[in-house]
Amino acid sequence: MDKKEPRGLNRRQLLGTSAVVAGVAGAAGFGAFSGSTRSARAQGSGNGHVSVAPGELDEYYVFVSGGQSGELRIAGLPSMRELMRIPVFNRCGATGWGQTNESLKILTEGLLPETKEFLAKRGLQTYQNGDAHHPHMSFTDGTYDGRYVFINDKANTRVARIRCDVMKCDKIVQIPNQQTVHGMRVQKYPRTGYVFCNGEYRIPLPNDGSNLDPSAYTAMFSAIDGDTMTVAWQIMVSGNLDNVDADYQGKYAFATCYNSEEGFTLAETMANEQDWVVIFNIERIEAAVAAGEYEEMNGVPVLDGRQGSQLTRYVPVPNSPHGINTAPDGIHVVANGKLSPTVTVFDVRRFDALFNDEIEPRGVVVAEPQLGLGPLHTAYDGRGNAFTTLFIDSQVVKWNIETARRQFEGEDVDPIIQKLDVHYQPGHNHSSMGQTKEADGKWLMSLNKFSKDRFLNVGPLKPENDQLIDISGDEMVIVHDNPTFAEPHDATIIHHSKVNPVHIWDRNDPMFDDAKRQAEADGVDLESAADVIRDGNKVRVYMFSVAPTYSLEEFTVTEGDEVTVYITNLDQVEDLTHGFCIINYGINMEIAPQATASVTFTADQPGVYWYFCTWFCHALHMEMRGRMIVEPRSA
Ligand code: CUK
Ligand code: CUA
Repeated sequence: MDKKEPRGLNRRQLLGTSAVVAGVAGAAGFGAFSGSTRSARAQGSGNGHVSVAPGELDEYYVFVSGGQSGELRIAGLPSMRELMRIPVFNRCGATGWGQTNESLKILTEGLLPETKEFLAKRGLQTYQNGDAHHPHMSFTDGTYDGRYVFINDKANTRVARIRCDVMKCDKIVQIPNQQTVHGMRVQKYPRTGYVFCNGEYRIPLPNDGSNLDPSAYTAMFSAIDGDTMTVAWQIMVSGNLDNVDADYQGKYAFATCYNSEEGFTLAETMANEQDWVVIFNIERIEAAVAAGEYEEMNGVPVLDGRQGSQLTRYVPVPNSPHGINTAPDGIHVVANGKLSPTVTVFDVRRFDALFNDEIEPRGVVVAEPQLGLGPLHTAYDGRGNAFTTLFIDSQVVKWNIETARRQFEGEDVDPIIQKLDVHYQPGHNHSSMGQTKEADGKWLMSLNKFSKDRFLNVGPLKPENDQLIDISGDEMVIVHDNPTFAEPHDATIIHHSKVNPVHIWDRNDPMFDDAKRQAEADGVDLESAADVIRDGNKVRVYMFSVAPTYSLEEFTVTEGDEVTVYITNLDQVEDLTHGFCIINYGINMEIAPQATASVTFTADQPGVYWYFCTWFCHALHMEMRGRMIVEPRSA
């Protein structure tokens, strides 16, 4: 069979799917494409295999968090090929993220004033690390809209926004009055809207050393306005906050709490047999903010949502729940037990009654199936089935929500459909489009924390293991696994039709606004520049690049000058990125087609310093170079 053109579909229409079928089903024709056939084939081989042929495009984008690396990654699914890394909370030597003026502006402007002071004492402009966990795309009407991906930094209490047109971070905000952003999800309806951010750790407020009394600690739930990237409001909670999700009606957000004890030690946090899920009533919170029923702290309206508040409800669930996941049916929400072998299923249609005190908190619970050891996160296929990771059992369990409800009502039925071994210790799992109302039930990724013997040994630090599971048939089948570096906690699988990045930059992009303003003030045209502007000991060097040349093959500055180099890449050819590296000055940056990038440094070493292009751009790429001449400052 022709792998590339079965049934006369064009290459784009069929994308990865046919290639996967070809890979999974071996010699089977396209007519044999059904879940069960694929499963049987894959199982029959004893080692399921998936491939997307060279030149074939994937059907889905996967945005994968880079964990402690602080970055965001893009992979293609089903091939699981890593397509791109987007630096966010980290420094990136390839792109100059954290060194260029454009990136430093984004990395510094949203920091709290006290953070800026604190970092300045250490000679830093911004943090050098981050711990990225939860990438989530913006929604409109219950599904992805392709505008932004938001991601949290657990390490330094920040949230970043990535523009999906250029796949670059454009805003980072640090949240006051809380420590960590752990759970982070976005409003699904009517649009994003809010980005909900869980403060996991309890701290005294204000946390400036003036009050160290442990009884004054609190945990905070924050809502960021995703359009302005500012904190809209915050609400204090009892206990703490782990993961969060929101409904499809735009009325409620809900978060798990593993520390209702408000304890400090491991033993204390595990003491109670029950913790809870806290439900936030968005409408009431907005009304309270509008009515001025808050205290302003660090410029943010802070409300009191602790037990007894009319803005929240606390629903007891078994010990130390972790993930919380809204089903694509818009009705069910699953809180995952972690220390309990159960998951707790809520029916969001009962939340109004709960807030009107017509039912008890546990009255919103409609099922609590026992699934296995260490349930952490749940994904969905859009056909009424759920897939829960079992960390301790190293399994994914497929179960049916409706059957679980019937079991909860007393019927003698078993909601568990299948348990599948994964390798090993899964945290999050994700289904294709499964976090939207458009869940398509084709693929499931299991993000496993341990890879152990799964790959060639690379020393004591092992990679994590992402596994791809075909869930289109009755049975789950593992078709691929691949190592990943620095713990991708979470991922989001988005159909390619939702994401439409540009191929080259638009010269009017706001990313270059500062460079444009400065050039204008200097009377320089960025697009034809070959200028050195001397302004006291500040020197601004403007050049453009056209493969394989810079418009300036040399420039001269004086020792001690503060030098800013602006480069505009005039190439209009897709994929024709240049770099700019100054040897022994520790400078390097990326300049993609039609972009302007700039970097500022002090020329404090006299001598001749070659600069060169670091992105292989042309047959004469090696010749794309020039000299910075730093004259000694005369005594
Ligand atoms: S948490 Cu890491 S496995 Cu940050 Cu979503 Cu559950
Ligand atoms: Cu320009 Cu290499």
